[in-house]
Amino acid sequence: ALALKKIPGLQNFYYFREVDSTNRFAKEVENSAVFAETQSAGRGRIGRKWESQRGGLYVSFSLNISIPVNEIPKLTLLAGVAVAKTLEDYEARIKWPNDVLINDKKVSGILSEFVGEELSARVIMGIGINVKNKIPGHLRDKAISLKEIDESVSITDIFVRLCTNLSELMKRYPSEWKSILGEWKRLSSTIGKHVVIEAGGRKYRGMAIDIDLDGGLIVRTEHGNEKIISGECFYTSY
Ligand code: BTX
Repeated sequence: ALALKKIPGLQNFYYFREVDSTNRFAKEVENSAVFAETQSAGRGRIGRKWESQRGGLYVSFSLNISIPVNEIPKLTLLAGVAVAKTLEDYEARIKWPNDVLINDKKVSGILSEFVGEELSARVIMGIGINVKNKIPGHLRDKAISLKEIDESVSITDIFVRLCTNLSELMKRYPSEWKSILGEWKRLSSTIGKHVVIEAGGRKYRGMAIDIDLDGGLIVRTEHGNEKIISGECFYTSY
């Protein structure tokens, strides 16, 4: 409870043994953190499913900061920094835009959504972290749970650290956005990699060289430097 109180504006805490999706619920409440032991319909991006067995951490923050919708990608990056810092002892790294990996396997996913108008949206920040949950068979080679590297890991510890990091970052947003981006770069595995990005029906191939102030990834392609705001990122070897 103490950790949650530090998050600016946060007033309510909803705790579910089971819910369909904490993001779905969070859209209906304001200034709240929504926590579930398990989700029956956990959501990823673009209609994908987030596996949410018991033992994982599933939380959504409904934050009454109203920002223009085009700033939402920045908050996804900010949430990635909060998760990567929380899991820094496990050498977690961010993969642009919204995955956190350990040993190249996904340990966490972030789903930022909004409610409201184009110019003043309320933000829903959904975070899933595989802590002690079982990874279903079909995801074994691309997903990892913290218990595989640390048998004594505790959901409560991870949750408290996540809230502390998130509150610290939210207090610095937007005034210290540049330094938050600096931390993103330090904790990211994407800059300097050869990537293929699928975005808006296009494929960009090249070297990820930087992240700009809007949170767009800059990729040096054969057409020059191109900026991509969101998409699907794959690492390639050339
Ligand atoms: P994403 O669309 O980037 O990733 C979804 C993909 O990740 C799936 O298609 C699958 O391949 C893989 N995947 C599914 N479940 C897991 C898992 N548990 N661990 C690792 N990989 C997995 C990422 O979407 C955003 C996920 C946000 C989840 C949180 S949980 C709390 C909140 N409530 C809610 O419904 N969603 C968010």
